[in-house]
Amino acid sequence: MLNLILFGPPGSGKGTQAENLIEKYGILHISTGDLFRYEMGNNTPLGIKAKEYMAKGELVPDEVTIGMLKNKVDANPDVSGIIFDGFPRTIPQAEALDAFLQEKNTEVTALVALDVPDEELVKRLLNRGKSSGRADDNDEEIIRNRISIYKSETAQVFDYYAQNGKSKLIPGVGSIEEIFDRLVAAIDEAC
Ligand code: B4P
Repeated sequence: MLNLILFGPPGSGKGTQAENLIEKYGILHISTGDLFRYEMGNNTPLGIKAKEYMAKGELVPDEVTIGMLKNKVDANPDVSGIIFDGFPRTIPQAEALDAFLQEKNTEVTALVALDVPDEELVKRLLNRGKSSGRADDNDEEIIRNRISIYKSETAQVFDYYAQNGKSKLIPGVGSIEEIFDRLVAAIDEAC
């Protein structure tokens, strides 16, 4: 199974690139951000809980996120691979993912991280906020909080997978096509 983690700070282009990658590799896309937004849109108990955190730019608690992720993987048993987009975002999430994949006799193939400077992230997210209707994209203070949480809680996940030689840093500034080509080269090398 091809199990890819698409990694990077908020606004680095994970969602954008995931759309093209699933087409190329024919694998399942799981975006925890999209799953939370779906639950929020339907006002489910999980969505109401997630909203409290997402609106402030904070991470949703691990136990909620991990449970939701497992349900989504278990609902798709016959896929040939998965792109995890926006997950794992903490070390406990990474440990839970590894244990969960191990139970299924598989493992993370590679983590590909998009590297984008902070000011470019802020610019992209404010720009998306004009049309996305996402509360977390509309306010510069919330965007900067998301970036700072990425640095304090999420960035270590890169080092965690680097211990096994699985992490790859990809320059994330340029055209969407250029970045896609860089990602494909890194993924193909890892397979
Ligand atoms: P997510 O939904 O994962 O998304 P994101 O971080 O906002 O952005 P992404 O990197 O996917 O950006 P995109 O491609 O859209 O997270 C939202 C929130 O959900 C989190 O803050 C957290 O609260 C919660 N959450 C999610 N997963 C969680 C977890 N595992 N644990 C706990 N909480 C969790 O790109 C952004 C913009 O840039 C777009 O407008 C795009 O058009 C533009 N863009 C993309 N590539 C570009 C390029 N090359 N040049 C110029 N612009 C580009």
